[in-house]
Amino acid sequence: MTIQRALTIAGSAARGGAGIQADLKTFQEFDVFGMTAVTAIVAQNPRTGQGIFPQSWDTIEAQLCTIAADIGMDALKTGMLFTREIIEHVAAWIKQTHVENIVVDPVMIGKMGSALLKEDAMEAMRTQLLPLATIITPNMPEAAYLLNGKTMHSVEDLKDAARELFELGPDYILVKGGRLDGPAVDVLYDGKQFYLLEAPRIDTIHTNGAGCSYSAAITAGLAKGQTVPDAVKKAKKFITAGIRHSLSFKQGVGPTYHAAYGKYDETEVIVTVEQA
Ligand code: PXL
Repeated sequence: MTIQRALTIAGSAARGGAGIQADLKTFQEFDVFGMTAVTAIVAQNPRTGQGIFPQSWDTIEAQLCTIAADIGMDALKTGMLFTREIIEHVAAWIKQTHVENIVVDPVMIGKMGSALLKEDAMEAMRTQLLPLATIITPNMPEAAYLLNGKTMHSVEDLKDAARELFELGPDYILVKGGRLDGPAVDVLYDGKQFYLLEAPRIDTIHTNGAGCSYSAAITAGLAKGQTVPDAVKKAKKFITAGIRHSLSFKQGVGPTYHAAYGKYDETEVIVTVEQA
C-alpha cells in the first residue's frame, strides 16, 4: 500500500473538535496518512481558567525531525502556533524541508473566545510564514487583523482583502465569508482569477473547528496531487456537510462532524470564476 502523507503543525484541542484532533479526523476521512507536531495544548475550562500550555521549541523540533526523517510528507498545514518564537522556528524549518504543498491557517481566536496567537506574533506570521504558503485560509476577522483592521461587509470586500493579502507572498489566498449575510461565499484568489465558492448557509452555532477542518481537507487534497481550486472545492463540500451535521454535547460551541460528508450529505458547491 502507498498512501499520501500529511503533517499538521498545530495545537491540541482537548475537546476533540478543533486543532490537531480535527486535522487528524479530516485526514482520515480523505484517506491520507496524518502526522502531528503539537505546538501547544489547549484545555480551557471554567474550573482551571486559562488553559493554554505552549510547548518548548525543543519539543516541537523533535516531533518535526522524526516525521521528516522516518515518514516524510506530501503536504503540511500549520494551525495554532501561538508565539512569535514558534512561528519563526517553524518558518525556518519549513524552508529547509522542501515540502511542496504548504497550507497556512492563520489561527488567531477560537470559537470559544480563546486567544490562540499572541499579539507580538502577528508580524512574524505576516513576514516569515505567509510568504512560504501555497495557500492561506483566513476567516474575516483573521484577514482583517492581517490587514491592520480592514473592515469587510461584502464579497467585493473579500476580493479586495484577497488582493491585498496576495501581496504578502502566498500563491493562493482563500478568504472565508462565513460571517457574511446570505449564502456562505468564500473567495479564492491566485493573482489572476477569483474563484467564488458558494454553499448554502447553515444556521447553527456549532462550528468549533470548522476552520481547522476546512484547511486540513485542503491539505489532504494537495497531498493527493489535486490542484488548489479542486482541493478547495472538495474541502468546502466536506466542511459544509460537517457543519450541517454538527454535534452538540454538554456545553459550549459544538464541533463539526467529520464523518458527515459522503455518508449523510452530498452538498453541492457552486464555483464561479472571474478574471481579476
Ligand atoms: O478553531 C481554532 C482552534 C485551533 N487550534 C486549537 C484550538 C482551536 C479552537 O478551539 O483549540 C488548538
